[in-house]
Amino acid sequence: MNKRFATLLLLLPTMVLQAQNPIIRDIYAADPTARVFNGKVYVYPSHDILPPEGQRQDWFCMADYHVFSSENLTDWTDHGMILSQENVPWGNPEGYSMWAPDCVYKDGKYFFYFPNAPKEGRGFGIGVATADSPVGPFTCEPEPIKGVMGIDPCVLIDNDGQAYIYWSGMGIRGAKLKANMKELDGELTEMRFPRNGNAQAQMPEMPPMLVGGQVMEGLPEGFKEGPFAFRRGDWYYLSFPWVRGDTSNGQNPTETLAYAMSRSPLGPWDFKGIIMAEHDNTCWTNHHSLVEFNGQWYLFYHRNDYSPRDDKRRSARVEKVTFNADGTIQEVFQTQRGVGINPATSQIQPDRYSEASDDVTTAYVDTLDRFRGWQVSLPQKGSWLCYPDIDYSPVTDGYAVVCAKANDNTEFFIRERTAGKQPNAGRIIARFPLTVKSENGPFRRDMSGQWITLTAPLEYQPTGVSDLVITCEGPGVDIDWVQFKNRPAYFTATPATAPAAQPDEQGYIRRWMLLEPIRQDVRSNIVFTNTYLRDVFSKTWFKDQMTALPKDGQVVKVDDQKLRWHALDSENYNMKLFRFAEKFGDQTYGSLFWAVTYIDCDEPITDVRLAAGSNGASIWWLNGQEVLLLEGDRRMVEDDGMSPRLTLQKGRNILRCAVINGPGLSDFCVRFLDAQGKPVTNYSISTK
Ligand code: FUB
Repeated sequence: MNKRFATLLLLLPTMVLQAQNPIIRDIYAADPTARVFNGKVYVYPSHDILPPEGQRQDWFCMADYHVFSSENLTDWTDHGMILSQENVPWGNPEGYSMWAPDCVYKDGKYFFYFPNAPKEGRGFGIGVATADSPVGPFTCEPEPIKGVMGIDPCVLIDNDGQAYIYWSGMGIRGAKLKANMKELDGELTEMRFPRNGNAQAQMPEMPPMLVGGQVMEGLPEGFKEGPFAFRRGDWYYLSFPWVRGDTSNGQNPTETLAYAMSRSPLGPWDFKGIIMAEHDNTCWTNHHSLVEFNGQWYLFYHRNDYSPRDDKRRSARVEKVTFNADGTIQEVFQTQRGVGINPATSQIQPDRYSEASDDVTTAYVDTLDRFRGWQVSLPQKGSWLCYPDIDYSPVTDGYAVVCAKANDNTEFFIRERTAGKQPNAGRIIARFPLTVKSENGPFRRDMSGQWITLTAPLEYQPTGVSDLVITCEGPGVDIDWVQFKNRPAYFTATPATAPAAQPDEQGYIRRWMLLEPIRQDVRSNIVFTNTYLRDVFSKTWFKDQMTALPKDGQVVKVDDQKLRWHALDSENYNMKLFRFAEKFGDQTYGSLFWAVTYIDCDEPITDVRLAAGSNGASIWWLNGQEVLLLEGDRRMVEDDGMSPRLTLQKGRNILRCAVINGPGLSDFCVRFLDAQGKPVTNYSISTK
């Protein structure tokens, strides 16, 4: 993705992002609270930003909220900003303290709960904003909720409709909400907030406050915040980020995600242990939510994926969760792959693999713009990775495309993982020879270390959902993305099956045997001088190129390329070589094409001329004799060049041509014209 596009993305209110962890890829998105409304998952995160001048540079900084939704946990839509610090009547418009929020639905309204810095004084209030839709617009209440001093609100609506609010402030507290969802139900007590010594909660000392609710009993010692309460069957769960490590001796252990269970929404709680261990890096916080969607439970959490050296810029992730029969939760492990199924036709990021050989590594594509994501390196022959859950059903007539780079010529395969076998033993879907250095004839190149987009035909197409494996078969290769594309409708040629064809009414020859394109790095067609073309067209690219009578499906070797002949009938008067390359080649622009067809005449046909047009330059041979050369940078024009007078002999005639093109849409058209310039049509054409 280029920078201009990335900027555009930031401006658009609604956009779709693809699967894998992190799930939100256009902005930082921490503290993800996931909710299911109307059959979709909505994620309400805090929106970390880089602190503007004047703000503490090493602290949390959030000025607004966005909401994201997904129907399949694969494609995420950013619905844009739903609330800004400037639109909170009681808030400091420059507070930058819009920490972890929540959103629930009750009686036709969506209630959005959020912490924010008040206009006056220090600390946090918790506000409520309401909307008729989960994506807003949200209207903010004039005052924060009385009696709730702290951060990280979470609301649980019980089966009987009673709502409870939980928050973090002097431990984890919980309280009943009134039916209006905007006030605590119960007495408020005057309290003084102690200064919390923990580096994470650097809340300044404050005057006494009126506080409601009660401390949640039964939770373990140690710093806790970010309560997320939910009900599953008859069990209530209170989950929370928790520092279990030893904080003595200046140590700074980071947060786990832990939980407790109870038979009642406000406890007392029975502590059960951790759901997720500490991050394996120095990201100090974790913050989460658990939600059931289509019968499966998920844990949403965060990690500083796009900000490795700054743990206050975080990104939302998701993993599956399994409950034991007794209601306890199995430990969840962080993955790069996350959840969700990728349609094969979307860009797949293999750097988010689930399994790989030990030598595989990932790196940012661009360390100055980390939102461009990662690349993966398979450093040597034998390296492999596995990326699960690709849905091949959208691939109907496909080929594979990969963005890769290498320092030496190499080869890698895309395979399907075969259950019960070594990952690298699966069936080959596509082979990618990658030539970055070439010394062939007039064409030399050195594309070492540059990203190249390669295409390859499918040797085998998996069906349904299966796991994809990439294996390195030569020197190392880096891969940015993989995608399967369907053959474009523009390639209007079908396999030549009928016994023999006729020229069309205009005399155009539409049945051809085409060889998959030979890769050529021609950057500009101005090179197509007579001398240059003679050099190219007289070179032996493959064995017996001027004498062999190729068969449909036959393979020839051209340097590192194994190219197949295809017998095809064009639906148009011209043969669309560019579209052919798109379908069968590993390079669309910069290609050399070979074509052969057989012309069978009942009688000799004398005094005819071959009339051809091509994009770009081409050469034509009849029965082994050169009859026409179209040189220079040409567009395809009917009858652009004419041969001298010729005779089509009785029986079989062999017409060959070669077309070379650089940055253009290659094609050709050809026919025979008689002495009056009329199309010759009294012969048949075959490819056998
Ligand atoms: O995002 C700011 C704060 O960091 C949250 O409110 C806490 O739960 C922690 O994740």
